Amino acid sequence: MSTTIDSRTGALIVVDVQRDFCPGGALPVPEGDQVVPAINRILGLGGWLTVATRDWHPQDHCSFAPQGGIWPVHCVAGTPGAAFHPGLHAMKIRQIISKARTRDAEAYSGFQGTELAALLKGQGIRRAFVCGLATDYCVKATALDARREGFDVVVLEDAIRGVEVHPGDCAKAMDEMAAAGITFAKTADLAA
Ligand code: VGL
Ligand code: ZN
Repeated sequence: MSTTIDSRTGALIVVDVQRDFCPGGALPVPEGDQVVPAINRILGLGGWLTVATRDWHPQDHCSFAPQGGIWPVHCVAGTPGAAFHPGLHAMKIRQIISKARTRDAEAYSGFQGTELAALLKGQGIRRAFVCGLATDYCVKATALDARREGFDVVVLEDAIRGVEVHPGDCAKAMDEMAAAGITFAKTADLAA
């Protein structure tokens, strides 16, 4: 089924496609790098608002193991691991949203503590297409918040990958998103 993008009211949100979340990085998502070609294809679809979120932590962030958190140190602001995957066509991204930038606040959602909702609403966006990493954390949280903010949300299922800390986490995330009224599409089925 083909989905037509209205470039005036549709926006692409690319979640956390950063080196540390790809194989070889500090918190690698299995096959995380495999979302890049699909995302590059739709970044070039033309004319629409493209936004990328990035995890942008201080070096002593509360989510890190040395602080008692559950994650290895990752995506420290300004370090190579926090950079976008080198294959991502970053020049086609119009806005960058940095999140979880203070020591004491975790933010899986790109909407949490950021100007993302205001940015989208200010541009007249009604529908958000969400892709990136990781399905069971930041993609899920960002897509659910987009729904809560009142957007139609389409998750691009071939352009996401999950961490799967516990087996079944990704399937559960997909169920939660569907239950919230989020729909799914494949990047190949998007047309401008
Ligand atoms: C993420 C774990 C910790 C994500 C960020 O981008 O999904 N996951 N920080
Ligand atoms: Zn993080």
